[in-house]
Amino acid sequence: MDVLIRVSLHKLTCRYVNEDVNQLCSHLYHLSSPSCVRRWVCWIHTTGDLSVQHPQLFFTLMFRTCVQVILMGLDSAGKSTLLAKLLTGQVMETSPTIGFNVGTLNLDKKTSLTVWDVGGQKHMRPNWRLYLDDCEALIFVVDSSDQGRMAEAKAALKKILSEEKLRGVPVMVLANKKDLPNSMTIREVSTSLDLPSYTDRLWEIQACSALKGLGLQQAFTSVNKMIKRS
Ligand SMILES: Nc1nc2c(ncn2[C@@H]2O[C@H](COP(=O)(O)OP(=O)(O)O)[C@@H](O)[C@H]2O)c(=O)[nH]1
Ligand SMILES: [Mg+2]
Repeated sequence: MDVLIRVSLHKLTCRYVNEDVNQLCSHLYHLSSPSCVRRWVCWIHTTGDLSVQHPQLFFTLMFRTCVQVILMGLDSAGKSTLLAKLLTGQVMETSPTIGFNVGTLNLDKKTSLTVWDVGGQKHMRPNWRLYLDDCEALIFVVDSSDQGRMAEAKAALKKILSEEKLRGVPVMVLANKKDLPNSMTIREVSTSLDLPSYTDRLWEIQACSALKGLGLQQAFTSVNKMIKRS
């Protein structure tokens, strides 16, 4: 069986034939973490069934890979608190995010999500589009206790979803800070963000509290399901 693989990292196209594939497999493994493999491998053409002929390579490419998801939302929505709580179980003191934070969330034995938390201050929002490559789901976090900024959040969501790279990408809206007594209901947040108008992609909304760790695991499990469905 011939396996033709283009590895974008080195901008070269290689033809791996039979025994070379095992060499490629260990190469990919050691180049960096297996989670990055899918970013490098642009396309694969085989003349046979890869899963049967080269199960180790198949496993590396298909299962030991990470799905990239992005957390976005206005500043102070709770993105960094949420990521820290997910990854460490701890509540961390946060300061406005300059650039990004990133971490890997292991959902189960086969699935890891690489979660990017991108700074949400107004002057940083133009940079959001730089993070969209390979993004398989957008998680848009809103502060559900801040009714006064819903219009701003709605505009920011609409703008980022107009990006070509996010066409058809599912969206999970997290109505954060549900522990606060004045937090809006999911229905109110959904209406304020005009979510029903997004008919060309899968979207869901869930309430959560990053501070208390409520609803986070469920939300990311749902994100994974949405990615598989879309
Ligand atoms: N009450 C409450 N406060 C939260 C929650 N999540 C974040 N915060 C607070 O909101 C503020 C901004 O959080 P941060 O994670 O820095 O927001 P980011 O700018 O979106 O990254 C911090 O004071 C957090 O402690 C939550 O679920 N409930
Ligand atoms: Mg932050």
